This record gives sequence, structure tokens and C-alpha cells, in this order.
Amino acid sequence: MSYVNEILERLAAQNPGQPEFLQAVTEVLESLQVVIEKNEDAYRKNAFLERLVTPERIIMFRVPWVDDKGQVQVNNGYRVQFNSAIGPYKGGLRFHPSVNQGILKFLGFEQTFKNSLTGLPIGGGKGGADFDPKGKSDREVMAFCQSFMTELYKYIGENEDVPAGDIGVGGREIGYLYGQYKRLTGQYEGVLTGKGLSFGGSLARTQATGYGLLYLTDELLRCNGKELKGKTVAVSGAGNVATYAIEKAWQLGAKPVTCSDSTGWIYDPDGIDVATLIDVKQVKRARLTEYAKARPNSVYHEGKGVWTTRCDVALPCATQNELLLDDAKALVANGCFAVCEGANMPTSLDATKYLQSQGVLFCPGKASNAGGVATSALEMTQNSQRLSWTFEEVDAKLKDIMVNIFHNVDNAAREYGMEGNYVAGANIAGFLKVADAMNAQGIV
Ligand code: NDP
Ligand code: 2IT
Repeated sequence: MSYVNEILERLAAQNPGQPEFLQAVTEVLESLQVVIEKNEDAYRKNAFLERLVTPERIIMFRVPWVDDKGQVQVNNGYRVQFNSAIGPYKGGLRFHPSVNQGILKFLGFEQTFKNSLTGLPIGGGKGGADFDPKGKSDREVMAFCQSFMTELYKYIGENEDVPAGDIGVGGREIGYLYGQYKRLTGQYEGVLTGKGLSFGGSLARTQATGYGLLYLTDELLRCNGKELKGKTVAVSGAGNVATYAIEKAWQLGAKPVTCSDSTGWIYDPDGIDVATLIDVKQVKRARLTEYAKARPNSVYHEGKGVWTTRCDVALPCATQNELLLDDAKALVANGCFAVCEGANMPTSLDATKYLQSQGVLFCPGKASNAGGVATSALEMTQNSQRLSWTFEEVDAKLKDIMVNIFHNVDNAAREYGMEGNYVAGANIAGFLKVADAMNAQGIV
């Protein structure tokens, strides 16, 4: 049996009940087969893959807090410090009821390769809690964040581990987390990214993941003899990534016609109105039914179905496994020719393979959504220089990084005889730098 298959079998036996982690590792290791088999004995002797798929450390802690009724609540908090070969652990915090160790392991594993692809010196990590910020008062969210940080602060630092936002963690939560870190340590340091502009945040970090997704999509299309201008785009999600993906799609001359949240989705024939979306989801923190009320031409559909609209380009920007095989079939039947992931692992493995088999240009999240973490690394640079760059400077660097990522991914796929397979290209290109650093640093 090949070394890769041996590791996959072993991992499945060791991690029952962690399907997302197994899915992420399977996708990566299948791509790496061509690299590993060139030197299989050496990799096996060094237990290289065992080390690659095992987090350096997982911290789990209880998070007690008091709700507005005086009732004590307890949530599970985590930080998965996956791989520090190329830099301090870096990756977001997710607050969502679905959070568990398996999901954070999948996200930390993906983050390791994504961060490598940015070309910047950041290792891979992820954390969060099974806390649901929905329906909570600001005071409750603050109480939760303070309690969460009271445990987490022991394990993070500007040269050690630098968390940021993810699902359910935006500017409000980062502010509360930062305030508590500073209070506990007395340090004013770049220990979190996605901070507010008045306390060390970077211009363009808020927009970076969505903008970066569109910069990469634009380059992907251009290099395949197509263009984004004039195209209809289906977007899922209505949070940070989706909102700024929609804004940049408009700016590049495309028409984004859908968005979705955890209860339903919107089709707007006039194109999604960014100001209305921001008002509904960021200011009112309401459901998308409010968007439909504000935009009478739009249609709200309860439940799933965002991939059933006619579109040229699809950008899944909500969560993992939100684009399944039937969705992929519907997209292809409706003429969709490119899918670029804004979320982490939104497309299931069989859906990805189907899209690729149908000639759809498919870019995996670890390449196409890397603009967020890349701009976080730019925030770290500004913090350590004690300088702030302009929006235009950061945006220009982001665009360069995304264009470079696309070409590195494209070149890696060609070099290993899989031209156009951007999944393989991203996994291989991300892996090579991490592997080089791990090998140079000995058995650690
Ligand atoms: P937000 O919390 O801002 O938005 C998430 C959106 O997805 C919301 O509209 C939410 O619906 C919807 N959603 C969340 N979970 C589900 C679910 N289980 N089913 C259906 N819809 C769901 O998060 P982000 O925009 O930051 O993150 C979106 C994705 O992008 C995630 O996969 C994240 O890991 C990834 N990502 C984020 C980056 C960042 O910089 N923020 C960087 C790179 C990747 P509702 O409004 O109802 O809550
Ligand atoms: O998935 C991701 O890349 C993020 N949530 C952003 C991480 C970061 O450190 O900015």
C-alpha cells in the first residue's frame, strides 16, 4: 500500500467522528501522492506525513460566563496550533454552535497550506468555541469574549500565535478579545488581527478576503481566455467574505445576483445591493427576509437552493460542505463555468471532482480565500513597524499576492503534469514550502 493510503487509513481509524478533518486531509494527500512517491522511503522513515497531519498542540478549555438573566453558561473553547514550521501560528477564531475539535482540526490543517501559499511567514492555527453569538446582547458577547481570552491569552502572542476572525467573530468580538488580552498582560502588541482602525487594525483587512477572492477569480478567468466583466455571479453567505466579494464583483463589472444565510437565500434580478446587505446583516444583525422587504424586486427563498440560479461564476462564501454533488450538477446544467471558493472547504470532494470532470474552472479556498490571512500578515507587519499604510497601499499588495498565488498554483499543477487542476496545484505549492522548512528543522 502506498504511504499516502496507509496514512489515510490510519487517520480514519484514529479520528472517528471527525469527517471534515478526514475530508480535508484526503483532498490534500491525494494531491500530494505524486510528490511523495518520488521519495517515499525517506518520507516514511521520517514519519513525515504523520507529523504533517498531527497538530503540534490542541488546547481545550471551559468558558464560563453569565447571561443577561444571571444564569451561568459554559461553552467549550479551543485553539488548534497545527504547524509552526514557517512562522507563528496564524488563523481565525470561529464562534458557532457547530464548532468541535474535528472542525477546528480541518480548518487548522487547511490554514497551514493556505498561509504557505501567501508567501508570508505565518504558520497554521485555528480556534474558537461552540458559542452562538446570534441573539446575544452586546454585554453577553463581551462577557463571553472576556472569559474566552482569560484562558487563551496564556498560549498566544505576537511571535507565538496570532488569532483573527472567522464565522461569528468580527470587529466587535476582536475588540472585546483585544481589550481583555491587554488587560491581562499589560502588552499593547499585534496579538490579534482584524483589529479596529483606532487600535492597530489595517485598512482593507475587513474587505480583504472578499476582494482577494475576486482578484484571483479575475486572473483565473483572464488566463483561461475569459473575463469577469459582464458575467452573472452567484454568491452564497451574507457575512464578511460574501459581502465584500459582492462589492468587488460589482467593481470589476460583474453582476452578483444571490446571497444566502443560515435560513434562506435571496435572488435579486437587479443585482445584490451592498448597502442594503450591510444594513441588514451588519447593522441590524437580522435575517435576509429583511433584505427582501427593502428590495421589492428581489425574491427570498427559505432553506437551501442558492446554486439553482443561472450563473456564469459561483462563489461559495458561507461554510463547509454547502456545495454538494447535486448543486454542482445544477450549476453545470445552468451554464456555470467557474467556481472559486471564498469559504473553507465549501465544496464536497465528489462535487469538486464532478466540476473538474465537466471542465469547470475550480479554485480551492486555500488559494482563493487567502487574501484575508495575507492581509492579516500585512497588519502584523504594520504593527511591528508601528506604521499604518493607506488603503490603496494595502489593496495593491493584496492584489499582487492574489495574482502571485494564482500563478504559483497554476505553475505547480503544470510542473506535476496536471495542468488546470488548481486543487492539486494549490496543495502541492502550499506543501513544498512547509515540507522544506520541516525537513530543515529536524524531527520536531
Ligand atoms: P461570517 O460569520 O461573517 O458570515 C458567515 C455567513 O455564512 C453568514 O451569512 C452565515 O449565516 C452563513 N453560515 C454560517 N454557517 C452556516 C451554515 N452552517 N449554514 C448556512 N449558512 C451558514 O463569516 P465569514 O464571512 O468570515 O466566513 C465565511 C466563510 O469564509 C467561512 O468558511 C470562513 O472560514 C471563511 N473564511 C473567512 C475569512 C475571513 O477573513 N473572515 C478568511 C478566509 C476564509 P447567518 O447570517 O445566518 O449567520
Ligand atoms: O480562514 C481564514 O483564513 C481566516 N479566517 C482568516 C485568518 C486570519 O488570521 O486572518
